[in-house]
Amino acid sequence: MGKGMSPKIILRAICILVLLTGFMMCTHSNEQENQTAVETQEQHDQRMSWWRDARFGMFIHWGLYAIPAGEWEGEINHAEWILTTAQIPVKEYENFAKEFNPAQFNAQQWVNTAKNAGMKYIVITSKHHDGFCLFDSKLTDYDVVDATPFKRDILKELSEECYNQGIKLCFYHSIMDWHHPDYLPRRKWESRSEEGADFDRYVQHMKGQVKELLTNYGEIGVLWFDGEWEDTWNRERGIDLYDYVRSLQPSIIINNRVGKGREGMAGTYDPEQALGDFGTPEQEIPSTGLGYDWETCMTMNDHWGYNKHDDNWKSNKDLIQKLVDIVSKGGNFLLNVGPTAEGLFPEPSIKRLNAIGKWMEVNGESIYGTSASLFSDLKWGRSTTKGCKVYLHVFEWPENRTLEVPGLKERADSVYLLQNPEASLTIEYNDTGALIQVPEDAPDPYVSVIALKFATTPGLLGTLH
Ligand code: H79
Repeated sequence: MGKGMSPKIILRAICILVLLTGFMMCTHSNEQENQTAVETQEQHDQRMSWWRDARFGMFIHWGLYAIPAGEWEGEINHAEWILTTAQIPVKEYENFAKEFNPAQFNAQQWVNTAKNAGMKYIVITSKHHDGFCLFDSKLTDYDVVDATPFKRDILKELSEECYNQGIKLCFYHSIMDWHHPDYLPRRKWESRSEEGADFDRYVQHMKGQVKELLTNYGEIGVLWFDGEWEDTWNRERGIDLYDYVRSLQPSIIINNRVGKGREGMAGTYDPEQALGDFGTPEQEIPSTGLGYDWETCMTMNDHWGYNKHDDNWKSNKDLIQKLVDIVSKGGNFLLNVGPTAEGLFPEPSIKRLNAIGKWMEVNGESIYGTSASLFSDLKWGRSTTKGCKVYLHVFEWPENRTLEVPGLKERADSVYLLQNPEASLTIEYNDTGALIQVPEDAPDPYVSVIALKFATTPGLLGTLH
């Protein structure tokens, strides 16, 4: 990941440069040239800058699996994996395409909902493991334009709306493909033979699709790969794909599932193996920061794709606290929506996004562009920092009207609630830190945020621990 992977890559770069004596810079004679090697730390930070500021994005899992909506032959626990989990033969699964007609899809509304929630980017499934494409690919007919009665390029409409509304559009593109005849391995239960299948040819096909995605939809923020754990994929293929993507859009950001060795998988995170620009904890929040850029992706209920039976929704409070928790550890939050086959966000998702948006309107300052907490532990909540400010996110409001801030010794110029900046709060200092006098009741039902403004950047003072 960015910094973590650099020693090996830099070594490679030096070797290449030595071989290319006479050249001061790498000349990009072909698309495959390893651009990761020629990026300085400063250039890397520049490339990551919008993403680090954004902190909050929307994941959208949408495809043919929205039609069965999680149910197959009485079993109700499926979602985007339904082809495999219900063992539906590929030919039979293809029939969903003839039914895919989301008349209520409205890109303007989707993007607006994300924007109003305070999200700065959208990552949508250009293709999930089932192989069906939400864009007009010239390399397959198994896409929304060629195979469905809908015939509209969903990614094209979203790209225009994202551009209009200032949201970064990003693509989730699975390396896996249960539909393509050249993709290997087959699922164990499948009857399709492996004969004649050629994985290298599949990789060429996938790169062709990546090229379509990176040339026909404007500037793309992130390419979010998945499915790298399959035995056919390896680190060399990952490096090649990473470099290919960067050759098409040099400023793009790529997640770590382009290569092997990501966190949370068998073998766990290995910096020597690591590849890509950020880590991707899935459905979990690490207990501390990770020492490299990372993004937790998470569902609001228990499925990524739409499941009509799943009503195990996380509460507004839980989701807002998760966002704060993640940001206080230096991570991003990619929160999922699984739209219906009609093209609508589920109502419970909309309600939660609206609640988060209302909270962000008041407290977004304590999220966007912030850095991880300067405190190692705060028993009542979390903290972030930005410039000369420290933000305290109070999850548990003190009953005695006194908020203890251990370790804080530097004098703050002003202390106030973000939802009421005009009213200063009283702060006192003692041997172990500071005590802030707060109103009797928590001013926000989810997370109340107190801002402390210092004369200088508090992180440089070295007084917090
Ligand atoms: O796109 C979402 C998932 O479909 C994808 N990553 C996120 C972002 C993902 N693919 N594989 N995995 C996550 C891990 C594998 C989980 C599995 Fe299962 C356990 C596959 C089979 C058993 C979950 C539960 C999926 C089907 C049943």
